Amino acid sequence: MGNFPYRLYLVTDEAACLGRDFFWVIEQAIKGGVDMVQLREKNLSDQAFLNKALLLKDLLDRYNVPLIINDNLPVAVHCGAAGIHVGNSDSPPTKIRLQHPDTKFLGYSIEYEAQLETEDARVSDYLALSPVYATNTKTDTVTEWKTEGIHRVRQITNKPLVAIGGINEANAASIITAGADCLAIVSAICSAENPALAAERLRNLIDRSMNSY
Ligand code: TZP
Ligand code: MG
Repeated sequence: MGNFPYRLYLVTDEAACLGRDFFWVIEQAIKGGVDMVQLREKNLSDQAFLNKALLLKDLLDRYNVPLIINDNLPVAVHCGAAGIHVGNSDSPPTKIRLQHPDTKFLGYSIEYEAQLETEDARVSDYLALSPVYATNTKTDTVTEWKTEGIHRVRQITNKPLVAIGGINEANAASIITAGADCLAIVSAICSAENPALAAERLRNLIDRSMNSY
């Protein structure tokens, strides 16, 4: 809703790239239609995470695609990222806003409906409904929003809603129709045989579903 123009959000997981070059996979995804990227690598040291963020920032700048950093404000600031994304067990959005007021995109994962009423949700720039469907990419999750949950949340808030978890070509259109503004995806792009084609097909599904209402 409003001024959130991003539609297809790649969330990284190098393991999901199946041994192919990490930056090649991401560049292919952008060529196919990914318009926002989150660096989310859970098994790196702080230094290795920062190095990857700096390299990724250079790549994304060439395509004018914003970089979001998962749960690491120092790295986000150091590499000049457009934003930061946090979940329930991370540093809360209210605290990040205070520490770094000019973060352009502060994203917050919503796992329970009660979170929508919080100050953390209020100060965030977009909310990620997590997960829409259970996924092997992240297994420590509590619920599945499904399309019914997205529809319910859409009635409650005007914030941009990013859907994440178990999204693929078979369910993308229905998630948009339920009220999501943007789809965030790991495996359906990173593990695809042809990441550019996978992104392009998902992007077409999103654009067509947006135009149909
Ligand atoms: N947060 C909620 S589900 C998820 C994250 C990071 C992983 C989504 O991965 P996939 O492979 O697109 O289901
Ligand atoms: Mg986290």
